Amino acid sequence: MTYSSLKLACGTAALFTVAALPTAHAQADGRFVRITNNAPNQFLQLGELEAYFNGVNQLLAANGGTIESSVAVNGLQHGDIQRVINGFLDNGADVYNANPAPGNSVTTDLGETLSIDNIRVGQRGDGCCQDRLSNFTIELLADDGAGLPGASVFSENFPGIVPDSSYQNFVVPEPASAALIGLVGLGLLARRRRARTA
Ligand SMILES: [Ca+2]
Repeated sequence: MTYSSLKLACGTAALFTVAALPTAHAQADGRFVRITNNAPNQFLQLGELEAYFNGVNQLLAANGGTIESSVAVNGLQHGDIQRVINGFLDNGADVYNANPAPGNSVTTDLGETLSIDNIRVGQRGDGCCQDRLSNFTIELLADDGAGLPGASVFSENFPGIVPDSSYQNFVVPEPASAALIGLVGLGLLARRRRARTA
């Protein structure tokens, strides 16, 4: 999905990016939003994570929902993990930056199970080093019953690079829709197999 963005230069201050908010879509219920690095030789540098319902960023609205980080190899390069949910795109050493390794991840907690219709991933805001937010998996996870991340409700691999100083939006489908798409896919596969063996 693409959406327009409007960049406003404010005097000599930093360049601000105002991106159109995602509109409501089908939704799924979950509690945790996770981004996982898939690249072996690349930082995971994240300006912001957002989880929307009806145009409201529930991660920002939760304000106090705890946040977790998994940095599987070599730990954290720099940054404060709370900046991942502070409502804007951070710059320089302030931006959250996990060291390169597949599996290094950031998990945010909505504080309770909520309906989510869009997830957005935000770049570093100053235009530097934009390839550090690429080749990742974004997920919405259920509560496991003990307040910890459980089953994956929605998962999408993103092999590209998030737009410069802006956001990449991910539409969260209803679980039933996702299952239906899977069934349609299986049906097409079966047809192809039948066609090959005919
Ligand atoms: Ca931020």
